[in-house]
Amino acid sequence: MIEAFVFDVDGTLADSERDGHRVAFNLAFAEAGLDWHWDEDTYGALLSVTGGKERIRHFARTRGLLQDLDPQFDALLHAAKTRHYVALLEGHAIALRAGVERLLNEAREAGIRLAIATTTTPQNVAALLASTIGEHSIGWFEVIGAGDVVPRKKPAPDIYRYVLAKMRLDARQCLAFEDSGNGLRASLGAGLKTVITRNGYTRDDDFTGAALVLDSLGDTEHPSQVLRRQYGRDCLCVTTLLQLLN
Ligand code: XBP
Ligand code: MG
Repeated sequence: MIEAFVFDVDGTLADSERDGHRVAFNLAFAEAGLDWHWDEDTYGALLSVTGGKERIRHFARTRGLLQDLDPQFDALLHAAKTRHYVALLEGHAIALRAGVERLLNEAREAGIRLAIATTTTPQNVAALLASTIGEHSIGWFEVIGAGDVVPRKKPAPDIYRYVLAKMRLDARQCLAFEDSGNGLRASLGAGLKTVITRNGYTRDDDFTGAALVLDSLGDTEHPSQVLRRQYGRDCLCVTTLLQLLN
């Protein structure tokens, strides 16, 4: 019996990469006087590396720049990037994806426990929830598993295992919501059934093993399209979801 929904953040709760994180990285690079600029295609390729610090380091390494940089360059740049990202969120630059707030509310009404399992920082999670639903919504999530709280980031299962342990739940009692191939490998690696809501950056990812692949969770204005199997055009409510998966 599904007792909890565990949500990924970037790409799942919100389409935050293209116009959020990517813009914040570029602002941090400019502020540091670097001539680095990640356009949308470059960033899409870099998303295969999870974690902002890890992504910065990977970029510098592939361009042979590591030896010229301060050993702390990635942490320093990432702190600046996070500051810019939080400012973008506070300016309401990013909205939740279709159906997310609706499903969160329906889940709460149905007594389903909520948690987050993400690669991004706790700061970014709090800023996204506060700027889209309101400060109070942070308390909807029993556990916010985020960023460096675990040694290995997605696609490692560590962050999902961390959330399961904190919630004292077995993987079979939880349903994960993800957007990417890396995220799916993490949730499946921890044994969770997973619903994928794919997005522009993850459209071509490998979603083998997902219980459902959707274009979004859907709501009355934007009905959900079940890409794995057609269930007709409807917004996916908790009841339908649990019927499909139980
Ligand atoms: C996606 C990520 C994150 C973000 C950037 O996280 O890989 O690294 O791209 O955020 P999710 P940070 O697991 O929510 O899909 O710079 O804070 O890492
Ligand atoms: Mg994601």
